[in-house]
Amino acid sequence: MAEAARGSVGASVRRKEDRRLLTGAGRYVADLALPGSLHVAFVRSPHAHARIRALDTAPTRALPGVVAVVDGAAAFDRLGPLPSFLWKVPGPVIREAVQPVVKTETEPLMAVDRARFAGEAVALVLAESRYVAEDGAERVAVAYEPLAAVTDVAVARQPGAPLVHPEWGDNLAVRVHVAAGDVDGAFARAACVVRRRFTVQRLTGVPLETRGVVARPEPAGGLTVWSSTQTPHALRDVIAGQTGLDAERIRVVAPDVGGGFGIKALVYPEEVLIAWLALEHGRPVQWIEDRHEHFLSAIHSRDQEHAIELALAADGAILALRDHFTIDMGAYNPLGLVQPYNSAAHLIGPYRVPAVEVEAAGYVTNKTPLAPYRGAGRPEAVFAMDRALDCAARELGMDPAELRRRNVVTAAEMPYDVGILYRDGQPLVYDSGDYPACLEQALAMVGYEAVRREQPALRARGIYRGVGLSAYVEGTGIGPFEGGRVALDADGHVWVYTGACSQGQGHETTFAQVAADELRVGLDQVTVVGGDTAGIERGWGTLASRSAAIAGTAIAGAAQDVGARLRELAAEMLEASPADLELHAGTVRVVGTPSRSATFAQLVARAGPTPPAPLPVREGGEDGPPPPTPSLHRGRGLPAAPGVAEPAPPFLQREGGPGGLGQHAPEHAAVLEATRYFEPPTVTYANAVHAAVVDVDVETGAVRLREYVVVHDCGRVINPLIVEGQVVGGVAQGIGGALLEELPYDANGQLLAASLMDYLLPTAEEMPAFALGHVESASPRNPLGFKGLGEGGAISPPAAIANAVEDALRPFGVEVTATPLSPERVRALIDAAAAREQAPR
Ligand code: MCN
Repeated sequence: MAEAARGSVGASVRRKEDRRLLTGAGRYVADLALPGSLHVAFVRSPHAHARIRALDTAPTRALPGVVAVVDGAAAFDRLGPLPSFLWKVPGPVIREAVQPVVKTETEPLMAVDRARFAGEAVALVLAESRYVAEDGAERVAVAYEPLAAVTDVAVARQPGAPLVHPEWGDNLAVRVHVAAGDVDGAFARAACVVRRRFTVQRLTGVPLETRGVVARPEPAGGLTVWSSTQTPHALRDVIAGQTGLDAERIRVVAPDVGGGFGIKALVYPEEVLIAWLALEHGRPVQWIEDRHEHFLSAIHSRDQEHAIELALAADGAILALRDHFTIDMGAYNPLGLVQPYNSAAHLIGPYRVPAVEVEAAGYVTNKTPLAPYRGAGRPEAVFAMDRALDCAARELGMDPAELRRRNVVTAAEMPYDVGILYRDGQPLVYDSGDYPACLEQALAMVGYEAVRREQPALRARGIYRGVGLSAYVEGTGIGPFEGGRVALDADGHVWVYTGACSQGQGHETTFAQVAADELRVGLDQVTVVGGDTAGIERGWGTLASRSAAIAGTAIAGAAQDVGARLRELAAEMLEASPADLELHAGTVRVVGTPSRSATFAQLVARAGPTPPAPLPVREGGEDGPPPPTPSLHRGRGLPAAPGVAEPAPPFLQREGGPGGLGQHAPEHAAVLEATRYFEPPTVTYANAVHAAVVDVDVETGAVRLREYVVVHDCGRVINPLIVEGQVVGGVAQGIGGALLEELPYDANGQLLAASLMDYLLPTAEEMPAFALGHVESASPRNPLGFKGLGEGGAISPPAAIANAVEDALRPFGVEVTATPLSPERVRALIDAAAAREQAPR
């Protein structure tokens, strides 16, 4: 066998993209200054709920430099409502099995006669500069008739509550009921029953780069759109559907993107409107979101309230779990079942739960719409479950670690059938993993026993130290598909195109590792281009921790095909049998006679027109569109969309070159390439155990994180360094959710934290000492054994930290029911516990 190339799968190589990104050479949408651009500013509703009586745009139109003013009604007449998004409508299996309620509203691109949340766009101003556009937006006089706003679920669910979508008759947006086993029987015979309510606050992802979109009409009637998006192919298709322009004439590029975290996984009205304006006015048009707009109009997340019940036997064995939870969906529910079903399906986690019943109900309110943010329903579920377990441990007089030890599914039980369906309609069966090993390793790494031993002495000195645990299992790598296209240029350089696109996850490195491994080349011989619809015909995007498992697999397959073709060509050229050939460092050589070899470049020059055999693709797919046709692009260069001219701005080149927008075809046309789409049979289940050690200052309520341990399993690891970065980044966001971040509203539906002055993000100051441990259980659900982990770090911190805080405050009898654990809230918990203690019984 050929020796493995340096930088192959499993190696902690440094990120190829970092030279560009860390030296300021990254190019983001806002860097794209196209000559002749027009600029957009949006007029946004100051009211949470209001009828729009009239709009006077004359003063704006009179302003020099204003090109057009478009209100919601005009946009609706021309473009119709925003279409239902991917996954909004559950697939047939889920529909039949759990009969969910999923109401679809007509979401206009801008409010037409009614504004449903403060920050909803009601009009836009197109002008020669951003300054003029902003001035013009201020002059649009909107006659609002304020309506009663519904700002919390407790009100929204009452009969007679103000209606966000009057045509529905109530505010229920989505409901799902998932059950397995004899829940009532288990509760009837339980030795211990725990019933608690837990709240996870509304918060959001705050990427360094806000949203932004630039659209340019092309001479022959096409359109190029650059957007800070996680889903360029979906955006292309929505723009096509809304504007009537053929999808083949639209090229969407996600250039360097400065963080997405799920917030940029949706197609937003602004993206469609900018694309349409460019077509209408025949000039490039751009809009860059400001931070205030981001807080008001990009999606929010979490915002769940759980009423959870656990039934346990005297020895601590979990007998049943019941949870009824609500979600405050805000004004629209763009992703239907995703959030509620994800929470429902992830409650059980790594624990053996023989009977389960979950009901999730999402209600619309006059707040910013809600959709997945890193973790997508899992942090909420894990918070409810791991908090309930700690409460149960206390009632049973058992240590929380011991209770978990008794309930985690063992490696011998894999594959483990949870007994319900996953969101993709497939049975929820854990594919592999060693949960006890992760738990024991985490306990050892955090020095669990030592913390326990030291607690009494520390408390005697006024130091309230606590240790908290949380564990999750996460369905990662959801379908329906992702593609990889691998092409060699005339120099033998390897170009990889995929519908997955990085917002900071390091795809340019990890996917290069995958392709380099298959083709036995060095990493510098591979360039990865994600997020360009001209690079690969179909794509789903980067979300749901899916890229390694799905795109990685597709890329490996396409690289194998290219490798096979190279061997065929070399066999002819070297007059050898393909079986006697091996790939080695950019050549194909005869095994045992390395002097008989051909370089990739020589073989590319010989490549004939015969396409490789079509590749098998699994049929069906529960929730997605019809499976993609296996496609093998042949011929010279990228399949440029008809009518789409190559963009003029600087382009991504091989390493060392300038970064660029409009990631671009290789300089030399590709003549040897293959494309594969991978459709997974279902998700693969990653898992982790988190442990936090905190000190709580009982005078001020301040929580100081001393130590944070994560032992995780994401299957076979492509790049341990990147994986660690992903985990630590996720934990940082989780710490924000546990201690700092919150989007409170007042009773009128005004967001009270709509700037970075009010919305507290974690900084280096809050970061504890980290220790990470890896356990690798390859997934049997894709050939390379990958599982996802991009979200994982963010899932468990609120639960682990809340458990640690409660543990620290044990002498006070405090019970933590909500996050964030701000000093104020911690003090209030201590005071409330003291008041309870003093109250006559
Ligand atoms: N990886 C690996 N080995 C594995 C699994 C993953 O080396 N066994 C690598 C992957 O190749 C990839 C990274 O780790 O480079 C994350 O992989 P994966 O778990 O497949 O997740 P995605 O690439 O699909 O990224 C999405 C995920 C999500 S859903 C959110 S939200 C999130 C996240 O990634 N948003 C992020 N991580 C983020 N990181 C940054 N910097 N910015 C964001 O917006």
